[in-house]
Amino acid sequence: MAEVAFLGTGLMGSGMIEALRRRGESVRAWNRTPERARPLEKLGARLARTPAEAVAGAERVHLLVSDDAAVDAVLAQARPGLSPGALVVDHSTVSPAGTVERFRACDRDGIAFLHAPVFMGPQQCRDAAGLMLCAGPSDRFARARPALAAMTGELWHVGERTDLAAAYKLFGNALLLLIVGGLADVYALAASLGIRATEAHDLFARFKPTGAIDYRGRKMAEGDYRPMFELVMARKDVRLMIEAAGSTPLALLPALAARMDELLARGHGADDVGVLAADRRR
Ligand code: NA7
Repeated sequence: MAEVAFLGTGLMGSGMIEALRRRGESVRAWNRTPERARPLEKLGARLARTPAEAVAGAERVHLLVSDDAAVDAVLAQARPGLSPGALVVDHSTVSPAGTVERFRACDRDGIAFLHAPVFMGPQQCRDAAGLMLCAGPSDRFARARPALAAMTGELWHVGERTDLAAAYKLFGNALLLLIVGGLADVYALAASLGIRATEAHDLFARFKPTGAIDYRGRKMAEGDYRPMFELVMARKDVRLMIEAAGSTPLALLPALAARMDELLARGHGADDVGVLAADRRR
């Protein structure tokens, strides 16, 4: 079995290391704050004092740290210890531009780099469940595939464009966070109407607005704004919501109202509300 190095033993990294160890992989781990890595010793992971020591002799190196600056710092520290031909896989959520630069720098240094961010929480890291994206050259991905597939529920090679997994990860988190912000507005509205948030939430056991992602989302992506729910009617509903919320602050609905007003002024009232994407899509 391959020697594996793991750099970054935060919530996610520790979960992945636990799963690697359960599958019998030989893991040497490093974390900036060593105490945080200590519990992994009980699982049979060996701890290194530096990134370079962790990666020495490893055929595969995984990184899972907080942001672009952390990835670049850890990569620079690991560099002197890297074996020729070692595969380096970064799972961190980082910027598309930073990822393009990182691929370029690794190519220059002869490092076989892949970016594989995840839609996984710490428990899913332990359970090898959820979704892992991967961007980078196909031959390199083919080499990494068996190891990466064992770490997740579904593995998706999004393509060779180096920033694509970073971009998709931002798209997914954007929609997730907008749902969270939308729920906050629903609960604010409910509070203003004297309805408990838990009662308001009961509605979504029966009404599932997430279906809009597949159906309306596809039509919007294609620029098809034939009306199913006219913008003018949707704007009326947003007015009703803002009025009902009264003085309770709302996170997203006022911004949505402003964008709708702009489109109404441009004569889009009879279009589908999906016209919100007009002149903002390729
Ligand atoms: P955590 O649990 O906050 O872990 C973050 C990790 O990143 C942790 O190991 C940190 O080390 C490490 N880190 C942060 N900054 C640095 C620098 N400058 N140098 C080295 N190491 C650093 O986050 P999660 O595990 O939940 O998330 C990790 C990634 O997945 C992140 O991109 C998320 O958006 C998704 P520390 O223990 O603080 O010394």
